[in-house]
Amino acid sequence: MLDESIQELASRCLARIAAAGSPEALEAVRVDAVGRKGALAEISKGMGKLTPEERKRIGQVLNAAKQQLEAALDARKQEFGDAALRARLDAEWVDLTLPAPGPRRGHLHPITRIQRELEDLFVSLGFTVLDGPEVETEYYNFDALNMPPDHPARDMQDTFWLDGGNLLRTHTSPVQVRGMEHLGPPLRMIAPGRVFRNESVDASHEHTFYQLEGMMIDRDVSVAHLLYFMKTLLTAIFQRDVTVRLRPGYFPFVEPGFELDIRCLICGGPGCPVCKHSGWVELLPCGLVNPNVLRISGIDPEKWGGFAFGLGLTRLVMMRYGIDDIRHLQGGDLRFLEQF
Ligand code: FA5
Repeated sequence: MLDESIQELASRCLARIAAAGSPEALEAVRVDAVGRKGALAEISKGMGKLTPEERKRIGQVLNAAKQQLEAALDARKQEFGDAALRARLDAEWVDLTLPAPGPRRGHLHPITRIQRELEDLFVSLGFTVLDGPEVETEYYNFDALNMPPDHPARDMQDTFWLDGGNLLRTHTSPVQVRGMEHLGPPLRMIAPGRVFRNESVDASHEHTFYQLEGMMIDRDVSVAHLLYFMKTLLTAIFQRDVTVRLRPGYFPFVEPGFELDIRCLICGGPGCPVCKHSGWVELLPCGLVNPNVLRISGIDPEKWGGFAFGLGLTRLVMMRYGIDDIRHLQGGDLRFLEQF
């Protein structure tokens, strides 16, 4: 009698195991059937009332039913595990025969692009492109440019000094000196590059920025030549008329010296943080090479003359693209750079 009810219970539980639709439903069947308070456990509690022979026999029937149910539970559990694994593999399936996506293409930084445009322009005008060191000696950065040690002009450019007396160049003008020394006159050279100044950063001032130096040494070079090249440069970059003004400027390495400012293209003139509310942006200081500078580099100023300029390349890029804060250019934010 008890045997039969154990068999029936086992059959019902086997049917529930087969029908369980989820690991949770299967666990519920396990608890009901073979759990500590499950149906088989309840039956074994009543076995104390049986005779020793019956207890032995029913005990065997119970054990057999329990083993049968546990085997069925394990098998079903395994099926759920297999199904989960299959689903994961399906989701992760990759078609290895598909062509690989191409590499993401970058593009030139706007400063590099304008620098290269200017290099092409000046090369077409017979100029050579020179490079110079960013770590400079005091001699090339200052002394050879007619700025003796106690000259107040040195204070115009706040310098990052390095151990051992060298410095991070504060302008590209030392490359003029290296150009004159190595190539001699007649000379047409430009030198684009990075320069460094120990100064406070704002919308139009960086501690690290780019300049493009230019120099022409020949016979009978005049301010007219200088202005011709400056105008050619600005027309090539802006491809339209821009308003400029020329005013006297002081640099110990040129005489006369000029400041060539451009009407601010960010605000159009009324004033903004880029032009410090003046309507004008200092862009292109220039002048005729001071005879002392020629002499220091071994060129006879009686025979040769020249002009030089030091374009603020980073500021030119700001004007060309209408960038209202210099800090965007080297901030490394791809959202900014991807606009170009
Ligand atoms: C010079 O550096 C001179 N060597 C230029 C020169 C060369 C004059 C040859 C004559 C002959 P200045 O310190 O003004 O000059 O800098 C030149 C240009 O660099 C400025 O007109 C400006 O456009 C740019 N500039 C200067 N300081 C900064 C800065 N902190 N951030 C960005 N651009 C700057």
